[in-house]
Amino acid sequence: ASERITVTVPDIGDFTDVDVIEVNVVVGDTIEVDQDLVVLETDKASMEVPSTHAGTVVEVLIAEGDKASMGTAVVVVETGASAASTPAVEAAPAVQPVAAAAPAPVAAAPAGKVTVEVPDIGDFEDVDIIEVNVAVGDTIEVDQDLIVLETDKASMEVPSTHAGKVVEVLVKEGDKVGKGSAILVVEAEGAAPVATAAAPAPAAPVAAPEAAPAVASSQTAPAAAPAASKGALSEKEAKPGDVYAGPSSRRLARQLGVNLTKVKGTGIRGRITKDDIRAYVKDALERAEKAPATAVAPVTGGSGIPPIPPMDFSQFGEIEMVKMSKIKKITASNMSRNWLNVPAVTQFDEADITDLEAFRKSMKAEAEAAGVKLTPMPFLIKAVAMAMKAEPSFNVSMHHDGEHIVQKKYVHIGIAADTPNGLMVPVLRDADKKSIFEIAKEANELIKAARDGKLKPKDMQGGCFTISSLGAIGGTGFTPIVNAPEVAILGVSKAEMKPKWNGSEFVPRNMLPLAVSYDHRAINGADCGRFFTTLVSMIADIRRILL
Ligand code: CAO
Repeated sequence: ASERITVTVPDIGDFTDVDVIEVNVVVGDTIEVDQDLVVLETDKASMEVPSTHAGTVVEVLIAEGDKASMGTAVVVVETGASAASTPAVEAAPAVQPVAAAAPAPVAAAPAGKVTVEVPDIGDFEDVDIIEVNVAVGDTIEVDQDLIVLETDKASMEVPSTHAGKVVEVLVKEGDKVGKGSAILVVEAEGAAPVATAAAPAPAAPVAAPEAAPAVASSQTAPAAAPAASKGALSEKEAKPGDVYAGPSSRRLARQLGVNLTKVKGTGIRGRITKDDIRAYVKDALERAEKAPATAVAPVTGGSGIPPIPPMDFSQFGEIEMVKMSKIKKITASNMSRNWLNVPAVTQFDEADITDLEAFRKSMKAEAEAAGVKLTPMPFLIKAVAMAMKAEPSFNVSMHHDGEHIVQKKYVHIGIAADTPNGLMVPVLRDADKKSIFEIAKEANELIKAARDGKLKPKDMQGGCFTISSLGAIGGTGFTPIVNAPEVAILGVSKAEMKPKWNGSEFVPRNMLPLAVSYDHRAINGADCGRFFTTLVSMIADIRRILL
């Protein structure tokens, strides 16, 4: 039959009115025997109070900020018929009191030299040292923290019993110690050993300590720490790298690989709670997911690659600092991202545009009458769109799940445009379905909008493939960077009359140098070969786009 049991704080020794800094259960929780209910903390130790019973929490009688002592009611648990429960609080894993402080024995030390040892820390043996905060040569004070010990239920700082100069450190991080383990030898300053106040209060039964903590920093006693440990109110400043977190939070941080120095504590006096760690991880994951789409990441330093070191150029001559436009910064970020993420291959070819140019020129007047400026670009857009229809392997994106390729059934072509603000890529939609005049008109409008800074976000989204033309400017070839999540891009250079062998003689032909960069994760070399050949043949004989 079920029964209602009040779980109380067990014997915590000399401590009274210890701060409750975490309450880890709420009404309705199903709890197990030994599950942590609350965390108590003094300025030297933090300890988790485990449940003595399994069941459903029907009342929580304690809140963060309360003070607790032995016998303080924590929760009321309704035990199920089948719930395993330990019969009484006495049988509970007692949070061991700290035995009266054990001043380190000094009798055997040679003249002036004193060995400081681990005092009585209760039932603990083989406790992990997670931090050693002194080095040979340090001058230490009585009560100064020497080492931090940690079990899975408690972490505690071991203070010095003597003042003086450290001449030998006998322990290191990772060592296991117990009562009487020698910590260091100190050249005492003539003073007799000081019987310090209570040593740190360890907590409940120590299950085998877990893997050595990854976070090497001390639990810093906050300035206004409670006086649970007599005379130990240290006005210690948090050193950089210090973290203020209890054993369970440290354990959670280790499990999740969280560097606690980066977590902001929202608990009492800035203590890092488990919720803080969870919020930190959630936030980090969310930012990581959003980053590729929106964040403007630094230009250098991605993927653990060493950043380019800063440089003072003024030492070499006169300079001027010019602010980067927002578009330039976004471009820089996108280029770095694409360069680092996309294993790209660039293939080159030339298209014979002699006939195309003759046709274009013959159509120029007609185009102008229709209000359209006819450059080679609309023909290239149309040819690319039709080549993508013929070779759908180019009209894909890698799905972020790593398991799929997204095959697109629409053909939207991006046009890289040089604008006063920087590079912009407006997207011309459904190029496969539009006439050359329609494409020319729309491309001109998009490019004008880009240069006037009037593009809307939707005008730059949804591209399947980008064309970047430097043909009006010059150059014999370049390797464009894939505009991910698209998987390919066409780089167009300046057309030039060249002598071409027609089988019996060299004839002058107008040759357009082209480069296709493609994401080799999505596209194979053979796919590119087919696509490129199709594209070049369509440009060479534009009638082919009708086929
Ligand atoms: N070879 C020779 N001449 C070319 C040519 C080529 N490949 N491409 C265009 N031309 C000619 C045009 O025919 C036009 O001459 P006419 O007036 O006698 O017909 C002249 O050069 C100027 O063309 P344009 O620049 O006005 O028009 P476009 O359609 O060729 O290009 C655009 C439009 C937006 C692509 C271009 O203006 C632009 O901004 N290019 C830069 C893109 C860029 O920065 N890319 C790099 C991105 S990073 O990879």
